[in-house]
Amino acid sequence: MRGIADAAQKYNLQYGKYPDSFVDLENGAQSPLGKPPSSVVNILGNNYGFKKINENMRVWGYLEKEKAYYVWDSACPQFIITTSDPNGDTFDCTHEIADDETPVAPPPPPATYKISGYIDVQGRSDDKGVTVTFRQGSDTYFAVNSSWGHYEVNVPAGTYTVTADMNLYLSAQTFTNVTADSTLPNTVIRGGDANDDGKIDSIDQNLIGSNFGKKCGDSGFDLRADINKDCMVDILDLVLMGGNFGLTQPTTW
Ligand SMILES: [Ca+2]
Ligand SMILES: [Ca+2]
Ligand SMILES: [Ca+2]
Repeated sequence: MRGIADAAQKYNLQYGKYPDSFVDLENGAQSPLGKPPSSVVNILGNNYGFKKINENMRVWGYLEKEKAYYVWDSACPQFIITTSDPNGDTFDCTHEIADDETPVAPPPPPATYKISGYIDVQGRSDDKGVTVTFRQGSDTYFAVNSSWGHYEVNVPAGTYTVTADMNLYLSAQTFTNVTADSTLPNTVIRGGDANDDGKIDSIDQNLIGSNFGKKCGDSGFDLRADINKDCMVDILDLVLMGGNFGLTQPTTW
């Protein structure tokens, strides 16, 4: 990325004000405003940006297309390397400052850490199908547990809200601060939310009650009443629902 430094020097861009026209200091040739002189384009190829900001100007090149930029802005003291997109109206000069002769490589993606654990699905021998969600701001990471309840997911360091949930069951929630590979405490998600609306109440009770004694294949059999998924609605489903009656999600992890 020497090219952008050469181009800036050649066109004396360090004066900082958007010029009346671009003048080639070597041969006096002028280029119209609004686009860089062809010789700048020749140096930088297509990997450049050029922008007028009020009366100031900014020029940049890509270290890595759309990931890392080598930027000169008239409001900044020198070339800097940044991962923030310079194609905006304001620019933060306090990003990392680098020697314009030796641009550094773009930063590596953040390290991730393996978080794992076990989730028991109350009343079932097969625990498969719980979705475990790690949320930090707008970043979300998912894992689905196995038949024996195990899950694992790789997430960057940070503070996460962790939720485990599945159909017919209430979600459980906890919080974790991830700084290394780690294991979350085991938890149990509670069954009986036949209509999966986040609370176990008389609606669920009625759904199970009205299907009581039915099994897979029977006419009118409502799958939602079979909480433990053993293909029949019986005392086991009723006990699951009854034991959790009145609870609202998220339950404590
Ligand atoms: Ca649920
Ligand atoms: Ca419900
Ligand atoms: Ca059942």
